[in-house]
Amino acid sequence: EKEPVRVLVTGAAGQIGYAIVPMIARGVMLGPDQPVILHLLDIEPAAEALNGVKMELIDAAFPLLKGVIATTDPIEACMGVNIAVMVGGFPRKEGMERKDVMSKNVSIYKAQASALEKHAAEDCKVLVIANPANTNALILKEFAPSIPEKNITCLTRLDHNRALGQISESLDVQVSDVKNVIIWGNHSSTQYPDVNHATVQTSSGEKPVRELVSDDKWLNAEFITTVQQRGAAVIKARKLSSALSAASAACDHIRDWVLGTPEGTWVSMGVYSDGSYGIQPGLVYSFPVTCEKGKWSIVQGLKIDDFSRAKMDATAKELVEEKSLAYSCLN
Ligand code: NAX
Repeated sequence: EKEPVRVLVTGAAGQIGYAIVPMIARGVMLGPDQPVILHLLDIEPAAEALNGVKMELIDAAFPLLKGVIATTDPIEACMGVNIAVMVGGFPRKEGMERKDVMSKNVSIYKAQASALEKHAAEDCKVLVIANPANTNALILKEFAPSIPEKNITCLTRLDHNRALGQISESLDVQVSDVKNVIIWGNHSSTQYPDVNHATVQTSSGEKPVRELVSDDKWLNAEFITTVQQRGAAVIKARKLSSALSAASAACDHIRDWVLGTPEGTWVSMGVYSDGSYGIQPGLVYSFPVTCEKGKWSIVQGLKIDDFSRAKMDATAKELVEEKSLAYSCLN
């Protein structure tokens, strides 16, 4: 039997936490033959609820689950972890200024960065989900200089999967036959869901989405805003934000990163920009990536038209602004 992998989930007493821990314990994230030990972190006010989650994990008797550590101590939580899923954060509440929310998250991510840097396993892979996800990941990177920047990512896979879902619904095809959409940029409403390279597997081979969807107007307008606004639509319907889809996307993100993307398929991940596609280095920006042997690389050489260029630059601009807001909170 394989050695267990230690997976940290912060904010584990919250909504996404409750949805993701059973997925991890069932092998959805790391595979059906990979034992896991869960490290669950939350803050003091949620300590009792966190303990309830631990009780349920024990009660579920998951064969792959070799241990559960539930704690409010970031150091204990980070000790020896191989994968860190950062869900905990400070949500924006009605009437709060952007700067105040940013300032809370900057201090959380600064502290958790140093706990991870000092205590996580070497080569720990980090996925930041808590919003503002890209900028929280950037702060984490800044304050954990010994963690390679390639190991720090943020979640845009939910947006990617939402885009696949919209194409599948609109063309009435299986979602598993749609691939290679791209989410560029920020996990926010400025993100750019791009279908220019996406394809659908049909009985007569692989066809570009642009060829199958005759309605350019839908692709260039409504499709984009539907994906951008999907989070808000779920909140309106559920009176709670997306949780099961976020948890599932986080498992997809880590699974593909660790085990690799299928041949000919790419996925979207928020990663530290190396200047690809003219996106300035120093931002955590969502790109199309392929993964192999535990490493991601940005898909190169895709043709970018003027429409896409403008949208890719607009979401980069927002990230530059978030970055400077975050830095202003450090002083
Ligand atoms: P919840 O409010 O249900 O849970 C958050 C949990 O984090 C709470 O239990 C809270 O006590 C805990 N927490 C707060 N500060 C902490 C700290 N310093 N250390 C550890 N735990 C801490 O929110 P939930 O619906 O689970 O969403 C979590 C985060 O994911 C939010 O920031 C949300 O905006 C973000 N999302 C990001 C998505 C993405 O695609 N990147 C999509 C889903 C989600 O909206």
